[in-house]
Amino acid sequence: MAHRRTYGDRAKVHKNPAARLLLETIERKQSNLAVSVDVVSAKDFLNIIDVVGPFVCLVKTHVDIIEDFTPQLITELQALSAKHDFVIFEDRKFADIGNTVSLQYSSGVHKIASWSHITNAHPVPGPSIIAGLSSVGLPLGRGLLLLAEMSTKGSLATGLYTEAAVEMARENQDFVIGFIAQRRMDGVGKNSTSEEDFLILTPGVGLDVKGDSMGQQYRTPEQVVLESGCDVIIVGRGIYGKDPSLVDSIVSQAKRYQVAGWQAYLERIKGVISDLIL
Ligand code: S5P
Repeated sequence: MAHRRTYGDRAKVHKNPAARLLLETIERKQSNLAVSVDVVSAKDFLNIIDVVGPFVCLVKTHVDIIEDFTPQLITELQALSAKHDFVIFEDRKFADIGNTVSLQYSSGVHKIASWSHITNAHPVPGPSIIAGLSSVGLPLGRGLLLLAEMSTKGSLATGLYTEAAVEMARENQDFVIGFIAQRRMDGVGKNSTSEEDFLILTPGVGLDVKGDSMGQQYRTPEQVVLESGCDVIIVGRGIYGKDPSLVDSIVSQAKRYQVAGWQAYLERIKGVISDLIL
């Protein structure tokens, strides 16, 4: 069971370079916190990333919401990734036929595959979506997450759909490195093995509120990492709130979530160590 091992141990044996990079970064920075930077101005986007950079293992982007997007923004994002040592995850949620997603991933204004270490896709089209995305991403050493579950109220990604997503991932472990999900997927579906190591990145994390007015649902880092065995907490508005210029508040929230996520992980590992001793 992967979540019973340390991030560093998992990094040593993972076959996908993007997964290895993420696991090594988590271990090096002692942070399983990802910040989701959902703002519409390039200036706010870069400011927030520069402020939270020291505290995160990963920055999650939605570059299609940025109103003044230019290719220069990507150069600056990459410079911040090098400066602060974080992985980049464009949350593109691909959902089309293989041929179309391969073009959306490689081309257009955003050229996501050229700069984003990790991206994600809805499993709804079936395995062909993985074939399309891996034809572009695998040669570049990228990794893909499948959305096996969602954080929103009334999500349809449950039960047999989730199981089918996990089985699709098992067939493509060179490129599919894990899931966006609310819990570990070990044991889900018929072909589960003890060797598989899927990373679980989990959005819908908040310490102060239980949700928003549009169906988002939040759980705490402890519930997500300790109780549900997830690997990375993804926090958006809980960190930068409504005002991206409040640097002190962003720093203190980022530290707070980093500590909460890491404590929950240490508790998880401690449980394993005491199991071993008993
Ligand atoms: O199930 C999901 C999957 C994702 S990727 N629920 C989510 O909320 N997300 C994303 O995580 C969502 O698109 C947003 O960028 C982020 C959550 O932001 P927050 O402000 O609610 O923390």
